[in-house]
Amino acid sequence: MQNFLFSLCVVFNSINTAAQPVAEEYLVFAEGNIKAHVWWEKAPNGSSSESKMGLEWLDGKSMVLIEPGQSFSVSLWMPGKDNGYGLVHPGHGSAPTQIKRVLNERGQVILGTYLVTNMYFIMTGQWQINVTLKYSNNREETKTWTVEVGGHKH
Ligand SMILES: [Cu+2]
Repeated sequence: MQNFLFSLCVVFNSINTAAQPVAEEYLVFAEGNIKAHVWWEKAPNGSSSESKMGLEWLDGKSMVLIEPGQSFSVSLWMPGKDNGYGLVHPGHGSAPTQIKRVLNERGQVILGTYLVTNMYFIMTGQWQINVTLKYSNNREETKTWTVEVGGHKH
């Protein structure tokens, strides 16, 4: 019985300590005139498996789907860590992500709606998901969704 209780405790503990990334976020562009709603289609779980993020562009006021700017890109970045004595972990990126349009059941493009794939969070810890929108005048604006990628304690 002692052993059973102990192992039960370990199971619950490992569930609680595996930090779950926040489920969704609204990134604000163009001083609030454009928003990117981002959410997990497949959340990072601390393993080397692929994560997938949904993204839809919205008019910041009416919140209807729009197709802003001329293009956008998504990149992953793990910031460096300094312990006060020096850089203990240099910042680094990951593999390039891929962006796919989302289609409806009839195979038609859904306005402003995308699936970001090939997202590999190769280490546990804090990651930045940088969404860069390129406007028609070639100006770029980057907004960041910061997520905590937890790990399984095996
Ligand atoms: Cu790292």
